[in-house]
Amino acid sequence: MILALDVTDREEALRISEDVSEFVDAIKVGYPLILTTGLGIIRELAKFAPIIADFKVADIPNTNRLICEQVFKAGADAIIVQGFTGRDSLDACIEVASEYKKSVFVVSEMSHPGGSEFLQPVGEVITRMAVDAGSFGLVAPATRPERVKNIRKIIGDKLTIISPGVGAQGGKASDVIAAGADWVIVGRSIYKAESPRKAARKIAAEIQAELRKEN
Ligand code: 3DU
Repeated sequence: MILALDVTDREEALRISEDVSEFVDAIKVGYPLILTTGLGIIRELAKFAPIIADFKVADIPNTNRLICEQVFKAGADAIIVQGFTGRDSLDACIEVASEYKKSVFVVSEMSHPGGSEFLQPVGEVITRMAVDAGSFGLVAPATRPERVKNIRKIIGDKLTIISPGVGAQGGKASDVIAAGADWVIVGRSIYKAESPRKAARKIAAEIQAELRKEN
């Protein structure tokens, strides 16, 4: 499970990360937390888990390169980028990632209702491009397990699928794991819970039960 840490307070971010670290395999940070605390929060959080920087990078190759360099220098282990900007923009991110020995995840489709308007129709093309370009993984929607299944069919065992949309957006962890996701991404259902630790433990148990069923 990956914690989506979209809080905007440094102390809270550190407290929650420590609290749930036993149950999470990585922490995803993005604009909400970084814009309030600065890039330095990445190193502070890295003592609890590997860090995925969710900047959904979507610019020309040169700008993408500059963004990725800053993020990896700051200590992130992986970065999330958009694929719709084209192969050259994605290549720029992957080149920087390989220089730093880090990973790139590409958004194939998004989990919110608007995700079906423009992105979903090109999701399969983006997925194939991400494979060809040598991405480490894909971000695919837990709110649409059938789409995750389809993406898994296209990529086989090649890439890692991380899947947001569990809990607050209506997706179910066990459903999307059954559909072929490797990790679920969970934000509000954990960090807004009365006990983030208990909430994380419950989702982790659900995932474990699903994996036992499969094995
Ligand atoms: O809905 P949650 O609070 O569990 O958070 C989901 C996180 O995943 C959040 O950081 C959001 O920006 C990110 N995300 C999506 O929700 C959907 C996507 O398609 C891609 C990323």
